[in-house]
Amino acid sequence: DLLHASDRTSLSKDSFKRAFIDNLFYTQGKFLQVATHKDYYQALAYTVRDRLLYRWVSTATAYTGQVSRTVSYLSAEFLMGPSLGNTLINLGILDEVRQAVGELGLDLTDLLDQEAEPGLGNGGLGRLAACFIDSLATLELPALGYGIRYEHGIFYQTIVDGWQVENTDNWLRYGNPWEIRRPEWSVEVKIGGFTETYTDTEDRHRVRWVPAKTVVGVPFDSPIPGYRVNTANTLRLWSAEATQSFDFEVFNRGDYLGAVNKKVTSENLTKILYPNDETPQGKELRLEQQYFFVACSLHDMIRILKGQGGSIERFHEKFAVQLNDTHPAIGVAELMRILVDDYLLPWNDAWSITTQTFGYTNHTLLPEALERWPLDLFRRLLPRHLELIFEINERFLHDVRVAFLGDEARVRALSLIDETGERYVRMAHLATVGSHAVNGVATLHSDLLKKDVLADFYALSPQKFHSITNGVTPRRWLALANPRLCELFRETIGDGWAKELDQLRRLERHADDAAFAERWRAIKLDNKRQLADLIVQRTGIEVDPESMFDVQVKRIHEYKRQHLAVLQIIAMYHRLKSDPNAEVLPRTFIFSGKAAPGYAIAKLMIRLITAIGDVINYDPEVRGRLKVVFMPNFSVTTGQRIYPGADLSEQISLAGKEASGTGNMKFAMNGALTIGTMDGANIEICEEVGSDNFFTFGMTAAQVEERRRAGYDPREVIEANPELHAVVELIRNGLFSRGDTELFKPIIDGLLWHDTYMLAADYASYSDCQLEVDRAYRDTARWTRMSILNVARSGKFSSDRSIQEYADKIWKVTPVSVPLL
Ligand code: 26V
Repeated sequence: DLLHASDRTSLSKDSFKRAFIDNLFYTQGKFLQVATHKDYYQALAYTVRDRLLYRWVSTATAYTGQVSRTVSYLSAEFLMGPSLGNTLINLGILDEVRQAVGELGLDLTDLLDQEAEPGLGNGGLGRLAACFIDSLATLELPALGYGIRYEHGIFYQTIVDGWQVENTDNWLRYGNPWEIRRPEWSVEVKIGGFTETYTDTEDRHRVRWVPAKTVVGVPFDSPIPGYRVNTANTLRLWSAEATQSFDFEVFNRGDYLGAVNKKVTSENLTKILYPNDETPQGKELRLEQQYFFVACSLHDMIRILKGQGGSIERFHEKFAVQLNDTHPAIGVAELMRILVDDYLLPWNDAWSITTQTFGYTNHTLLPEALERWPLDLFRRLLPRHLELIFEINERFLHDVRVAFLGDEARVRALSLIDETGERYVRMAHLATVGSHAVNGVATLHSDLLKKDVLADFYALSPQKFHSITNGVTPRRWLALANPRLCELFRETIGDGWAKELDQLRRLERHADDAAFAERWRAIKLDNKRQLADLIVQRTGIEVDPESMFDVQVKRIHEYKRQHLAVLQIIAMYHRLKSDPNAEVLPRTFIFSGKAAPGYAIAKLMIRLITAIGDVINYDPEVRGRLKVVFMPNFSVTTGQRIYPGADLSEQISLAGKEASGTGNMKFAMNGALTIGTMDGANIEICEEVGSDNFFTFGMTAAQVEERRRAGYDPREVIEANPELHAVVELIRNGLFSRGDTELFKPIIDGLLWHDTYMLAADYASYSDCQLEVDRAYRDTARWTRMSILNVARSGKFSSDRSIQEYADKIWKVTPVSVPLL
C-alpha cells in the first residue's frame, strides 16, 4: 500500500513535475537557476526510473513465485543506445512527459540529447541482442540478458583530414542512472593454473582445478521494459573487480605499486570492447572476457535456481540459454565442469542437461570470422575446460565414426580441434555439438550454413538446424526515431502497429490516395530537412533536402562493398563532366560507419569516400547536383536520425556474404526503397514488398560460386567495360588524391588482381539498376507508392516475430503476465 499514489510511481503530470523537481534538488543537489542540461537530464532519468522500478519489482515478484522456463540471452555485446526515449515510449508517457517538462520551461528533445550512448557493441550482432531483449519483454517472456559492462564501448570516430581517427569512448563519465550495482550477487571466477587428480571419499577418481588467480564479477542490472505491458526484464552486465584491493603480502614488503598492480590487472578484464567485428585476433584478454561473463552468468542462474528450491538436475527445465554467436560458447564446457566436477553428476546426465540447455545462433559465414583459439593459449587460461573439450570431442567423434564408417576425412572435418597446422579449438563446433538447436539469421544464410560451413554437422543431425530471420524493434526504429510518420499511422490505422507490426498492411489501401501520398512526401521531406541540418552541423557540408538521399550506413568492410557505390558515383560524376548539361537527377550520397582500427583497407575505403567528396562537392560544374557526405561516428543515436531521412537504402554486399543485415529492415520500415543484391534478408524483404517495389541487381549466391569455379579474371571485366575502366583510371591517376598515385593503390590493385568480393562482376548490373532508380524517382507518384508499400509490407521484420519463433521452435517458453504490486 505504501507504493500507491506516491510521487515515485504515479504517471499523472503534476506528480511527475513534483518528482522531477524533487530529484533535481535531492539527487543532483541543484536548483533551477544553476542546473545544467546534464542535471535536468539526470533528474528526468531518475524520475522515469522510479516508475520503471515499480514495474521491475512487480515483475521480479511475479517471476519468483512461478516455475516457467526463463530465457538467458548470452551475448558479449548489447548495443542498447540511449534508454530515456525508449523507456518513455514503452511506458506510454512520452507526450505527458514532454508536456510536464515543457511547463517547467524545458524542451524534452534537448534533454534526450544529453544521454551518453552505451555503445557496448560493434554492429549488427550487438544491436540484434538489444532489439531481442526489447521484444522479449514486450512479449512478456521471462528473460535475462547477460553480458559485459565494458568501461569503454566502441571507439568514438572522428574524421581528420579525411581519415578515421579513433577516440576512447567514455560513456560512464557522468554516471549511468539506468544501472544498479548488486555487489551481493558477485561471483568469483577462477582463471589459469593447472588440474590434478584425487580420489574422493567414495574412492572415485576426480579432477580438481587449481587456478592461478581469481577475479570478482560484480553484476550491474538495468531494467528492460516491454511496450505497454507491466513486464520489466533485466539486463545483467558483469564488471570485473579485484578480489582484494591490495595484495597485503606484497604491500607489507613495501612494494606499494606492485600491490596495486594486481587490482589494476583484474579490472582490465572489462575495460574495453574489442572493436574488430568479423576478424577475431586470438587475443588472450578476449578469451578471458568471454569466459568471465559466461562463468558469472551460469553461476548466477544456478543461484536463482537454488533460490527457488530447484535441483541442479532440472537446470535445463528452468533455463533456456541462447548463445549469441560463439563468443559465449565456452559456456558448454563451463556447464559440464560445474555438473561433473562440482556436482559430481555422471557424464551422460551432465551432457544431456547441457545439450538441452543451449541453443546456438550463427551470425557469419566469413571463414576469417569463425572463432578459433590456439590450444596453448586455451590451456594456459582454462586447463580444465580444455580437458573437458577433449573428452566431449572423443565421445562425439566416436558417434561420427559409427555414423560414417571409415570416413576419417569426415572425422577431421567435424573435430572440435583443428589439427591441420597449429592446433586450435573450433568454437563453432563446440557450440554446435553442445546445443540442441542451431540457427542461421535469414533463410539464405541458414541454407548456406547447412550447405557449407556446418554441412557435416547437418548430415549428422539435420533435426538440430533451424532458420530464424532477424528483425528489429519497431519501438526504437519507428515510434522513437520517426514521430512524424507514426503520427500519420496513428491517424490512419490507429496505434496497434507498434505491438503487431503486421497491422501496417492496413496502409496498403491508401497507397493510391493522392492526399495521403502528399502527406507521406511532406513527412519524408521534413525528416530530410532535419537530417540535412545534422549533416551540416557534423560535416560542414550543405546538402539539398530536395535531392535524393542515397544512404549506406553499416560497418565498413570489403564484403559490404561501400567501394562499389564509390565506383558508381565516380561514373555519374564522369558523365556529368563529359556533358555538363546532362540531365542528372540530384543525389546526396550519405555514408557512415566505423572501420576496425587494424583493418587498413577499410580505413582506406573511408579515405576514398571523403576524397571523392572533396572533389565532387566543390566542383562548380556539378552545380550541387551530386554531393558525397561521410557522417562521422555512426551509432544507434545517429542511426535514429538517418533512417527516417533516407530515400534509397544501399544493401550491396556480395551475395552469400551478409548473413542477414538489419539496417536493411530499418530503412524499409521508414519508407526508403532498397537497391540490393540477393543476399541475406534482402531476399526476404524483396519477397515481402514485391519485386516491383525493390531494386535488385547482381549475381545470386549460386551464380557467385559458379563464376568463381569458372575462373574469374577481374581485369578482363574492367577492360571490357569502358565506363568502369574510365572510373578505375581516374582513381589510379590521382584525381582524388592530388596526383598521388600511391594513396589508393591498395584498393585499385585489389580490384585488378583479386577482386575477392567481385565488384567488377556486379558493376554493370549495379550501374544499370541505378538508372532504373533514377527513372523511378523522377516519377514522384510511383516512388511514393513504392515507399508506402515498403512500409505497409515490412511487418515480418519486427523482432517480435523473430522472438516468437525462438520461443516456439527453440526455447519452448510461454508468456507470464505481470500484475502491478
Ligand atoms: C566477431 C568479433 C571478433 C572478435 C572481436 C569482437 C567481435 C565481435 C563480433 C564478431 C562477429 C560479428 C558478426 C556479426 O556482427 N554478424 C552480423 O550479425 C547480424 C545480426 O545477425 C547480421 O544481420 C549481419 O549480417 C552479420 O554480419
